[in-house]
Amino acid sequence: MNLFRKLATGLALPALLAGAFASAPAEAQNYKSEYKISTVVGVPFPWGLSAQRWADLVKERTNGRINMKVYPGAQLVAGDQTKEFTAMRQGIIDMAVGSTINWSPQVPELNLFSLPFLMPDYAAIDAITGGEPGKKLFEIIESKDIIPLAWGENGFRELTNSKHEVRKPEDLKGLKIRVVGSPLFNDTFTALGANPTQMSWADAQPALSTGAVDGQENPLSIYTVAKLHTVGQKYVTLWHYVADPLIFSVNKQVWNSFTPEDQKIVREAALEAGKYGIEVARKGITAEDSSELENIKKLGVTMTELTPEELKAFQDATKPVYEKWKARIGVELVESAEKAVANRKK
Ligand code: X2X
Repeated sequence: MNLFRKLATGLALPALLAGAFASAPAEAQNYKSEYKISTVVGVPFPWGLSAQRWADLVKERTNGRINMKVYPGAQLVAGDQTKEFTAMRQGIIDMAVGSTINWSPQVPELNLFSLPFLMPDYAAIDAITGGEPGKKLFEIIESKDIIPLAWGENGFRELTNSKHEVRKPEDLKGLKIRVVGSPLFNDTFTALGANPTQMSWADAQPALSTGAVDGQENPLSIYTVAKLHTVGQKYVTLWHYVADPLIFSVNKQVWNSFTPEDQKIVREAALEAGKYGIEVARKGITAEDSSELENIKKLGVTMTELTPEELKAFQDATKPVYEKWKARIGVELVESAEKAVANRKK
């Protein structure tokens, strides 16, 4: 009897333990050993920091069940950042913290954020992403089998060049400007009299350092972390002409393989990492705190702020491009964004 009891307890204990953990290991068995997150730039760019924060939070909260790793440099798509969305759809990439510009070839509605001078300030970006248009864009993305979870931020894209100060559209005449992968950017810079040339971020850096192109446009965080002043980009015009939000997202099959509890963890971590990323992306370059602008000036850079009249000249010159692309993006969506901007809380 004693022996029987001993045996029974000996058997029961592991069985009990297995029972207690049944839901986690049984389902987690289908989990991959690693989930690949694609980004264009890694740490210490705010973009990379926010992707890393997402991975760290998920790892911690799932006790390592979900192991996400950041692959910067668009390396999972051989540097071609405009292929990221497609690769994520195909499951080559599990997750991404991706740019609205880079996904616009597959999700044309994301060109919304590249409409010149739609968003005059940060409150305008937030009103769009946090309001009806943001919701609509997430529905469109989800209809393409990608689960969008949260907004992040690359930032307002400012103009830089190696030749001279740019204060009016005429100053852009003949300047060779590297632009990103949406034809909308070609239209905008052509309307301004520049010579736009489209290339990936990987190709842009050597093109700037050899002088193959004269200028580019990117958020100031990209400018400082990539040290673009060291490749001749000495003239910076703060014109806030477009802003590029980022989207934290997951391939649908991967998403469906997660338990509801884990989906909740991954979503909440994305929301937190997105919020954090927006904070870092804006740090030091706002009206309230312009410390980073001062640091950039100290690099021997000419930083040009435009008067409202000077800004208007750029708006007027790009108005036909705005109208053309409003029709392409969808009048209803653009009008809902215009409304969100008009009613924004300042
Ligand atoms: O390529 C760029 O300019 C960058 C890094 O900002 C994007 O990926 C949109």
